[in-house]
Amino acid sequence: MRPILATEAAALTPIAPELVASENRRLEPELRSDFEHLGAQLARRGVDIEAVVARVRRLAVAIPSWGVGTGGTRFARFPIPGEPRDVFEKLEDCAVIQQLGRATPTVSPHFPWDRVDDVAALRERAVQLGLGFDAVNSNTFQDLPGQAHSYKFGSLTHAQKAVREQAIAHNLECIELGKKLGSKALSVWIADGANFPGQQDFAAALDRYLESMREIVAALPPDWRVFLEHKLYEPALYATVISDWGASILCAQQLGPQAQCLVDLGHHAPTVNIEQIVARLIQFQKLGGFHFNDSKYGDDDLDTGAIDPFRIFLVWNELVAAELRGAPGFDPAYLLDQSHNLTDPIESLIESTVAVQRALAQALLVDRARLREQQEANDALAANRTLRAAVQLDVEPILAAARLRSGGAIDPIAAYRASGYRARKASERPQGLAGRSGIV
Ligand code: RM4
Ligand code: MN
Ligand code: MN
Repeated sequence: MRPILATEAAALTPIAPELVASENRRLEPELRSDFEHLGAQLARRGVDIEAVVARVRRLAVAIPSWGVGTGGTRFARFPIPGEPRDVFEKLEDCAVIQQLGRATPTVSPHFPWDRVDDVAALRERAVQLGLGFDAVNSNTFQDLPGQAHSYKFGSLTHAQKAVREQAIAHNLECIELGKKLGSKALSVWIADGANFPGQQDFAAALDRYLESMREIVAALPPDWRVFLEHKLYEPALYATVISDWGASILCAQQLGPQAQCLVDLGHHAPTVNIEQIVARLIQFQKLGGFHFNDSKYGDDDLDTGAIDPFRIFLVWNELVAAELRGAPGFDPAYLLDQSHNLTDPIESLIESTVAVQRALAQALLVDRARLREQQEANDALAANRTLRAAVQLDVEPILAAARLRSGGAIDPIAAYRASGYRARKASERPQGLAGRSGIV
């Protein structure tokens, strides 16, 4: 393996670089030997391990600002000592994730949760920490104190124009904030829908959505995209206006080339074939990006890969295939969207980023020429074996080498735990002031 490359002249590092270096020195001999062994195995399959490492190093996944605070359920939230109280502290926690993992250089903000008086100072702070900003998320699913109109019965699709106008204005403000922060996309997820059959005129609600979204799209800078996020239920429990990828792609097609669909893995019924949806969206140039997470029952927002790692691999299998064939207009944005109710959010986000990288690395191992032959010969069993062969090798040495060469930690969780970061923050960020920053 090549020697450790010098870290990009970074920024403020919340964890002492010497600690990361000494942890790496301890683990590097073992990694070197595992890496060489895996490299030899892959060479026998005709795969160059260095090419896989290089591609994994190029992957960037955005951290959701709302993910670094502890989340909760409808029943309770159990805050942990030292969690961030505002967006500046959230950025610092995101910088830890980036320092150790080196795959998460951007943060996706959520407004008004991340509202600040001085947006330039926020951007400056991010630069100091070596971070940038990714897609801006608007929020018209809850009311703020003092807000003129309530979103109880909808926002962009509300029956009353004044409510729709307020929701549109909020999205336009998000675009303005994003411009100041260096973002290039707006994610729109609306909670609009109905709890009762008969409550809502399906066609009228969708017409109003399109009318509202047209105004938002018209305000986008030319190099921006808007991501339409669908979700089948919750908080609306009978019908949501943008319920599935069908509604999403129809709207994206109506709204023009800057509008694309966002796939949040938790926003589908449990048995839905998400990888096929991904393939369809790619084929019609409407795949905007992802909110990665995992789920067992619904929008559980569990850690990526925690429940069904094979599904994430199958999604990446489509993404890698599209990349290799140079699918036109293919440029998805990768974000995590999770709620950490039981774990230290920094640890979960580190693990989840690695889960995304792992699925990418595995997808890069698929023997696509052989798979094609087997598909064309209708050899179902062999085709499935070819696909599964890619997940039967342990790719951890590739992921660790990618991190090490990018200046991160071979074992980022061990380095984080050894750093005592959370205990330090527990004294620097006094309890009682902790804001409600996670998802409930
Ligand atoms: C929603 C959806 C959105 C996220 C909010 C917090 O279920 O996933 O992407 O912004 O939760
Ligand atoms: Mn989401
Ligand atoms: Mn969600």
